[in-house]
Amino acid sequence: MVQIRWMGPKIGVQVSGVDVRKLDDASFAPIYQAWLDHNVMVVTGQDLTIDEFLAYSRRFGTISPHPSKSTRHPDYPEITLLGVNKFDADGKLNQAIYRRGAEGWHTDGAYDVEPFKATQLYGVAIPSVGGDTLFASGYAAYDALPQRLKDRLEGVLGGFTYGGRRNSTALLNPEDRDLPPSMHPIIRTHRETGRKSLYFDPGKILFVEGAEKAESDDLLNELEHFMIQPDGEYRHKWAKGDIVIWDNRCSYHMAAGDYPPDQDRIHWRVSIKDWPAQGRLAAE
Ligand SMILES: O=C(O)CCC(=O)C(=O)O
Ligand SMILES: [Fe+2]
Repeated sequence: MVQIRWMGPKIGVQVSGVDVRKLDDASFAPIYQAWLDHNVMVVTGQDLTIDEFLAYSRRFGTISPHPSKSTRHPDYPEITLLGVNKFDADGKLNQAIYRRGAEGWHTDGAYDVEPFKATQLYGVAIPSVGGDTLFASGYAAYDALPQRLKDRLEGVLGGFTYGGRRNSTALLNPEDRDLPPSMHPIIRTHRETGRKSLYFDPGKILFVEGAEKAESDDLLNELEHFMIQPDGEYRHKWAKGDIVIWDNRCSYHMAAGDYPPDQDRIHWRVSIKDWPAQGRLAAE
């Protein structure tokens, strides 16, 4: 029996009792809606091949290979491998792989002209302790902004790059490191829910368009404080066979990055963009 259970008042939903290989459109519809309503969705207890994981992922949009080419699956470029090859040839722990996603709250793909709509992970190997993923709602962050900031930022764009102000580009090939910033509204209206969220990533945003540098830096520093709100968080403790998908348009996430390095923590990961305008979008 399919069960859909809220994990927190503002973010997180868990679906159990389904086999994602066997969902028809009618049984997928409430699952997709639950994800839209709760930003982050956990589907427990799956046993998938890569092809099955890709097929299920395509129900959410178009899979887009991640720009970090060195961490792509050698046979399936659409799959990024998390936690694989975390020791260098000399036996040293590769921090960029081990702590991937753990440097701070972020949203995936803000550096792209068309940021990823969603990211989906499948738990292949889970450590005995640690290794959680933390999530927070961008809607709750927007709701918490003082009216002064809502007014200042309505209709205003931010410039985002992969490496951001810290210029952390270790996982990118050199030729992919110096792309121009992508511009996105900082107050973002979600195409599907119609709700406003704070579209923000302190590790990727460089500037607020049209603001003097001092004001831009002040705004960025101030906005960072609104990202995480009471009741707006969900912390996922992984089990093998879990699928977790998050909506990058209206949530932030971060890996805890704290598991014992001698244990495996391996996920298959896909980055998902919206359907092309000619297809599903045009039909809506
Ligand atoms: O490994 C995790 O828990 C999440 C890492 C991350 O930020 C990502 O895959 O986008
Ligand atoms: Fe991420």
